[in-house]
Amino acid sequence: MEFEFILVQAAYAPHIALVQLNRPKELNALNLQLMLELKKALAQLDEQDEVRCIIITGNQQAFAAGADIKQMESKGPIDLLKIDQFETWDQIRKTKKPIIAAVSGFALGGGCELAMTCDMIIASETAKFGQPEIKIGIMPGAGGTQRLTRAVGKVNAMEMVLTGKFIGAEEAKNMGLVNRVVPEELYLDEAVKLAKEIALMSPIAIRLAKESVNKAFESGLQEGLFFERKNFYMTFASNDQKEGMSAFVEKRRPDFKGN
Ligand code: DAK
Repeated sequence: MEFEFILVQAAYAPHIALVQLNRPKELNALNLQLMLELKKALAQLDEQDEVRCIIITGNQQAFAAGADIKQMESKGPIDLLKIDQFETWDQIRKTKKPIIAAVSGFALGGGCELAMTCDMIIASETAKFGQPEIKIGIMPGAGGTQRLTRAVGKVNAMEMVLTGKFIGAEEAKNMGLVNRVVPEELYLDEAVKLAKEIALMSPIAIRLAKESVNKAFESGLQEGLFFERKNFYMTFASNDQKEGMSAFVEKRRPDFKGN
């Protein structure tokens, strides 16, 4: 897959794809083309059976320092309406395969929102998270007020969104925003380790489980439980369920084929 602003390796490791945001001089500021490329790459990876888990990363200095301010500066609301970037963000959110954000350096504004759109976040000790939109006279627009609040709670989200302050990786971990913090030289390895663990599971069960956990953010408890139940039943339609349970009984490792 050839793109201008991202690098994609569909077989970075067995069953693991790596997508690297690649505008280093601009601290990976998310311009419109980059986001379209990301949407396209994720849709393609979602279609490939060989891929079981996707990692999105940047570089040591920046995951992404936000949407491209220079590109947004002159826009009016009707321009934004016509561009309808939300369609792109919604498609990214709908990726069926699990996505891990491997974050080092700045994850700000849209960059923090992109990390939160992923399913898990591995952070380097140097990662800095923030929603600094308020400092440039706007506010978060791609889920920052909603996902951040669900992750870190009202008072923490309020302070970050209203002051634009950055928080370090350890603070983000303590607030529940990231899964774990590792030394800078290890953040990608740690994400790959987590991806490998997930890739060993049944891709069908993983897909249904991801859908179900996400449902918890979008519904009341009863509706969520009902949704979970349906997906639980569905896992019993897969060969992977038979394989997983036989392997347990036969005291061997399961070999999940994704069917
Ligand atoms: N946009 C464009 N360029 C950026 C950028 C950004 N967000 N962040 C950094 N850069 C560029 C800088 O302009 C500079 O370029 P040159 O001047 O060298 O050409 C280069 O990257 C290096 O940056 P600095 O020289 O500033 O580096 P420092 O280490 O001094 O500072 C910094 C790093 C991250 C603290 C600083 O660059 C900074 O404050 N950056 C802006 C952070 C920010 O405000 N982010 C939020 C942007 S608003 C939406 C979806 C999402 C969004 C909106 C709508 N829809 C679905 C509709 C999201 C909005 C945002 O993210």
